[in-house]
Amino acid sequence: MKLHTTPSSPFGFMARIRILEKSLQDRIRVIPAKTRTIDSPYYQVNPSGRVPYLILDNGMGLEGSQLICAYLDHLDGHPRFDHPAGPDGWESRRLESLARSMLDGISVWSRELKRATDEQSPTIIAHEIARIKRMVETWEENVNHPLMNGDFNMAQLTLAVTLNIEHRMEGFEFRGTHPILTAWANRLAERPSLKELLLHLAG
Ligand SMILES: N[C@@H](CCC(=O)N[C@@H](CS)C(=O)NCC(=O)O)C(=O)O
Repeated sequence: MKLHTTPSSPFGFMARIRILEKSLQDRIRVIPAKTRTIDSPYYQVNPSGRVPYLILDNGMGLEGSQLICAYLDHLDGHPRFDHPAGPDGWESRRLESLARSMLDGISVWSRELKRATDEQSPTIIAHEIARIKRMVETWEENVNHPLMNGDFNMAQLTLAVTLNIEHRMEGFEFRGTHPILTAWANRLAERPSLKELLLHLAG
């Protein structure tokens, strides 16, 4: 199988961490994609132009980090990351959505900053910065939830990847101001799959 992604896509990181968690490195080739470029050859591979994109052995393409992560988890017939049954399942989905909402906001902000300065919208940037500040506060209050500290799950994966963006994005800060979230992020960053991916990116 082939995973098309960019070196810095946080949505791509989720798929790549799932590959490591499920020891699928030998079965999936990670291929760099060129996104947001006029006439990129990648558009022949995935017409939406988005990453991550997983091409299965039968040629079928799967788009979207949630779908790709779920597919990879189920490949061996022993999924470990499905939402639990019952009320915890809704809690788990709620937390995942909350983390994804923060990641979606940061993505809009980051995309805006990558545009030429005279094309950037100060209104969008201010809106997203305000959103992130509120989300950091919310997570400072919610990250001690048992589901954010039990078995590794999609909510934890999504938040860990989101918080990691702080290292490369000026203006996104929680370390030094939000001790509970900082301690959580530091603990998650010690997880072997996250450590390996981040080491690989730094190298
Ligand atoms: N909901 C999608 C979001 C994917 C996404 O927005 N990827 C960005 C990179 S981080 C992308 O492909 N951007 C290229 C473009 O917008 O053309 C997912 O979960 O995978």
